Amino acid sequence: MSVLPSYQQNKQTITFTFPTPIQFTVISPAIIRVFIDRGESGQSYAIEDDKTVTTDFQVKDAGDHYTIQTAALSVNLDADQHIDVFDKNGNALITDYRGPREHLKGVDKVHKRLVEAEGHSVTQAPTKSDKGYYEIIKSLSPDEYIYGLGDKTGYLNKRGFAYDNWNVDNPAPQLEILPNIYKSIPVMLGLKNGHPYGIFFDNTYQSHLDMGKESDHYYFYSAVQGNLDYYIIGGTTLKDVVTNYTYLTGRTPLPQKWTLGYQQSRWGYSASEEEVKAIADNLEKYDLPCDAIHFDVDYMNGYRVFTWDKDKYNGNPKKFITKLQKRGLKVIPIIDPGVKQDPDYHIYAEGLKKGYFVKAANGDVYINKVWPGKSAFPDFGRPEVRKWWANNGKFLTDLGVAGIWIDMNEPATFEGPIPDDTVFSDQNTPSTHKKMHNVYGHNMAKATYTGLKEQTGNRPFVITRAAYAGTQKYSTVWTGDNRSMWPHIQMMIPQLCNLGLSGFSFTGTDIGGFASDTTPELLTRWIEAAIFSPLLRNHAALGTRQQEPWAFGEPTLSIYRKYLKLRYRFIPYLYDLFAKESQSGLPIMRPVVLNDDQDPRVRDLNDEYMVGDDILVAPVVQKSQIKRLVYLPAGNWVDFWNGTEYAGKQDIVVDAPIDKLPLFIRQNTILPWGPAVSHISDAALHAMTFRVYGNQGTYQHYQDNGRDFKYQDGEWNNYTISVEHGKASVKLTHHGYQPVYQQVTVELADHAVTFNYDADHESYVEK
Ligand code: MIG
Repeated sequence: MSVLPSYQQNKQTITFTFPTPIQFTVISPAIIRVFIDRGESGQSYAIEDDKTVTTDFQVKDAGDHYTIQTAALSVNLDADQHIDVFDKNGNALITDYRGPREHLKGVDKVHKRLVEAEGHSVTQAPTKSDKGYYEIIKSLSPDEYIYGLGDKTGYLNKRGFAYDNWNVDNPAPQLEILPNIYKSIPVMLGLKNGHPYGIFFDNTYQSHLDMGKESDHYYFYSAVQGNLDYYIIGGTTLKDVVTNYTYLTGRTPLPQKWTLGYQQSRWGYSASEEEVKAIADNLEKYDLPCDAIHFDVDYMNGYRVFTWDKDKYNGNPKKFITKLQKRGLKVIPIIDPGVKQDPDYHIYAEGLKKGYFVKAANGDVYINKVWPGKSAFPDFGRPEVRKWWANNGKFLTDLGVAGIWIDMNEPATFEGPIPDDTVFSDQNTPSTHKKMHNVYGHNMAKATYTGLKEQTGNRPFVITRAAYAGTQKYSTVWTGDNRSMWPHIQMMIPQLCNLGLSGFSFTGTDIGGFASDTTPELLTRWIEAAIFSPLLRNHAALGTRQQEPWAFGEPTLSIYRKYLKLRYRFIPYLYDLFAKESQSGLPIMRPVVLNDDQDPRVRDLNDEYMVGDDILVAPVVQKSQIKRLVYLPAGNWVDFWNGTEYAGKQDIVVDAPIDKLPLFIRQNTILPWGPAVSHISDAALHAMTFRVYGNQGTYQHYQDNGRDFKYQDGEWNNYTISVEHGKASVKLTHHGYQPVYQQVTVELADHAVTFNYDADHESYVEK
């Protein structure tokens, strides 16, 4: 038995003097950082500012181990450097694995060659060729579920699968066997014997998370390089863990309200003004509410970013953008990082002159091919380059665009991967692609956010494909190139739910599917299933079958319209959820387990989700299905469509013909019911309706101008709507924004009550 080392304490950091010291920092009662310096310098990209709060804790010497104890967690460290974490009741949360490794068996060379020749891949024991490699291995209980991990493919429970954190644009169909796609968000949330915890591994180098694929007895994290730097996150519920994690890495800020409206996109539209105009005309003609049209790469001049091919826009894109705006449609153009290598192109010339592009190890500007052909890549790790990029966005905001969609920022390249040693800056220090790859999209998003904020004064709407932990502070995300196939409408639910658990609350998939050809049935089920996804955008690839709502005629068009109209009714509710989320980090679209982590039945539920605490959505995501089994969690539930009441904790069979999305509201819930509109207008609403599901309840409703940052100076209202003993009341419980609703209607089961605003008393009086 080795002896315990001594330790030093500096404020809330305790350093144990092993040959390689291990440091623990108590960030808050439920967050403890574990750190081993392995020679890496630089700041975190995920965590900005010092998050440490003054916290009471003790370090105890228990003879064969030390214990660091806070009100929420206790962490044991023994002489062999084992780290074991328990909650305040002594339940094990994260414990080092002490048994032997149980590597997946490979095959001998001859057989390996044979199976590979047939196109199969062979699993081998992990190679540790990188000299910076390390791994940490934690034990798995038979009853343990793992969530989070960002945008990974597959199911809600990540247990039994292995993943990589290395942002890639991989064209292979995104099935559950893919180790990585566009984002690296190395946070896992667990439920060990029902006890919640989280671990955030803050290392941008390529890492690997084996969540019990190699062995059912342990999970492990490994990284090719970097410091060992992880955060133990506690909480009495999974919700607390999400709140604590987002305290650390930040929360999605309140978006502009119109960004919750429907958005229409397709790669190819923006090739001409006429084509986009036809889309706008059809949206109007077919009475389809919509707030934005996305402009993919075709609007640019030879794919040169921050240019607009005027010839395609009758000489005046600004005029056209203004016209669309007047019709209630905002314009969101795409921007890629690759800058075309063309000495006559001002962005390239300036970037070159100022040294803003990443460089090959030999000092030359690094060039690879992307859409514009040979291109250079902005060195987004540098503050000055981010500033430059942000300012370049002025070209677009001057034209009147309402947001920017950023793509290809893994970064993706057409001619082979970028070599590891390509010089990318880490802030102002030259570093490597190997270290900065996973935060390339993050830094591009941050730059884009900053520019939009400065230039418009509005809450920036940025949509990024690549991201790292913490990108949620700057950008909405979409899940990249899915396909028009049933496995991908199915995956949407766990994928968006896990993104939500990983701090990303503003998310969406390409509705209808990006690649391959959709069908009327798939498109219909997709708009139904996605109708509560925060980002509601139909997008498709060039060359695929058209999938606008009208592309298939009836009945697809009418059903699509019915759901878009439903969506707009719920926008005030979604916006309320965002107002709450910006304080709590709890996602809008969430797995049932987040609301009910003690119900084993919902711990790997992949075909239902919740919207906030009170709406349960059980879409049909199987071809040809017209009835489905719905698990109702604890509580009582009201069928949204016909008011039928059900007790929870049971499975029911519901009818789900092609035009029906099974939808349930928790009994005794009050929900806002927005007006029927075709666009979210900037003008303030003068009236609001609230619907009561059941016969009592209370609801907090938030209101502000839906656009800028004035709410941060108190320009917002809060209304408390209550129904008790059959009697409704409306109170203005925070008054900072003008105008308030002049009229509020509360719809009870059998009658509606209307209240008028009495300005003298700042109160609502029943009519
Ligand atoms: O190599 O800009 O994920 O949404 O339509 C393809 C064209 C580049 C990938 C994006 C997709 C977008 C497409 N882009």
